[in-house]
Amino acid sequence: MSTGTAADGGAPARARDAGALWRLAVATLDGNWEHDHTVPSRTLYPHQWSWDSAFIAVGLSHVRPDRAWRELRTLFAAQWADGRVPHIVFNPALRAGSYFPGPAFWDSARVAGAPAVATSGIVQPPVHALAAWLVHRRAPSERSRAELAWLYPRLVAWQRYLTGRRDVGGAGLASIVHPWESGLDNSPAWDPPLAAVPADVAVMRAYQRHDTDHADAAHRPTDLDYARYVALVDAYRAGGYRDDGLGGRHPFLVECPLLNTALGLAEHALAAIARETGADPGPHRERAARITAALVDRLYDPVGGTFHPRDLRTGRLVPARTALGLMPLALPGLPARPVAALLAEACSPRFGLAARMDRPLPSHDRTAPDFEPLRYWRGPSWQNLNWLLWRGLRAHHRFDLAAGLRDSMIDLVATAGCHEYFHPDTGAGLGSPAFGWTAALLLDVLAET
Ligand code: 2M8
Repeated sequence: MSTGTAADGGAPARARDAGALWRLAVATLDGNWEHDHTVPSRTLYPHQWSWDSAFIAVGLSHVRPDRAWRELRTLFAAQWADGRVPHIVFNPALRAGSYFPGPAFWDSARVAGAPAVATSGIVQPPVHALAAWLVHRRAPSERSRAELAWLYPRLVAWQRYLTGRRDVGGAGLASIVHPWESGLDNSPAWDPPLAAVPADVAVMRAYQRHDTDHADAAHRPTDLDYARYVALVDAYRAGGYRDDGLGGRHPFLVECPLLNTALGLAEHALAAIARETGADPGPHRERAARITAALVDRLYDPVGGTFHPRDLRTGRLVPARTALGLMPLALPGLPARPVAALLAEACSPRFGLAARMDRPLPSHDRTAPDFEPLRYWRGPSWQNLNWLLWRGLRAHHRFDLAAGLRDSMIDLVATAGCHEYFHPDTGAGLGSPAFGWTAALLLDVLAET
C-alpha cells in the first residue's frame, strides 16, 4: 500500500491503515512548521492564520505538545491592544507578494494598538480557548498550567473584544465585518449581504491575486468576490479598524452562527481554564448560557429548523441553508428543540449525515441550486466543519452519528491525502495538497475512538 508523502498530499492510499495515516498527518504538520508557527499551506497560505492555528494546536497536542503551545503563543503575541486577534500574522521573512492581500495592503503598522509584527485587521472565529483547553487536557503538566495561566487573560480580552466592540446588534452576539471573518469566505450565506457592497470588478486590475497561481481558479472565489473583499477592507481600514459607530458606516455587518458558536464554546472552555488556574469559572458559565440563548433567539428559525446568519443591514435572516447553520450543535447547552431540528437537518438529503455515510458532509445544502461541488466553501467538504459537528454530536450523545462522521473524515484522508477540502460526492482532494488543519484534526479523530 502506498501512503504517499506529505509533499504530494499523500496521494491515494485507500487502505485504512491508521498508523500510516497518523504518520502522513504528522509529516504534513512537520512540513508546514515554520520556526514559531505552522502555515496552513506552503503555497496558498504561507503566513500564520488565526483559526487554523487553533485547529493545528489541537492536532499538535497529540504529537508535539511544545509546538502546540508555541503556536498559540505566537498568535497571541500578535494580539492587538483592544483584544482582537488578527486573522493573519505575517511572516516578515517572506518576500512581499507571496500572498494577496499582504502586509502593505492591511497597513497595520499605522494603527495605534497594533503589534510590532504586521498583521491583518480583521478576525476569525474564536476557537482558541477551546484549543488551549484541549491541548492542556491531552497531557496536563506544570508547563501546560503555566501556558494556560499566560493565555487566560489574553483569551478573556479576546472575548471582551468580540462581545463588546463587535456587538453591533446590541443583543449579545458578535458581528462580522467581512466574509473572511467567518472563515467560510465565499459561502452562499454571504451572497445577499455581499451583493449590497458597492464594488467594481475593474479594481482588481490594480492588484495581483496569488491564490489562482496555486489553485484552480474555478475552485476559488471570483474576481467580483475579491473586488468586494477589497472594498470592505478599504472601508474598515479607512476608519483605522475602529469599531465604534460601525452600524452607521460599514457596508457589511452580519451575525454569523459559526463565529457565535465559537464564542459560546470559548466561554465553556474559559470556565474550565479558570477552574484549573484558580480563577472564578462562574462568570464564564453565565456568559456561555447568555450567548447560547442569544444565538437561539436571534439566529434560529423554528419553522425551517436551522440557524442562519442575520444581516444587520436588512435585519433579516439570510435564507441559504449552509453548514454554518449546523454549527450551534457544538454547544453543549443548546436547548432540546434546536438540537432535534439540527439533527434532522444534518441527516436530511441536504447534508446526508448518517451512522454510515455514503458521501462526505458538504459545506452547503447539496439540494440547493447554487450548490457548487468544486468551489471552495460553496459545496466541498471541510475537515474543520466536520470536526466541530463531530464534537457536537458527541456532546449531545449521538455517538452513532459521530462515529459515522468520524469514519467519513478518516476515509477522506485515506482516499485523497491531507487536502484542504474534498469533493462532496467523490471525496477527491481539492485545493492545497498538504493542508495543516486537515492533518491536525485527523490526528484528533484518530486519537479518539
Ligand atoms: C481561506 O481564507 C483566506 C483568507 O483569509 C484566503 O482565501 O486567502 C479560508 O479557507 C479560511 O477559513 C482559512 O483560515 C484560510 C487559511 O487556511 O484560507
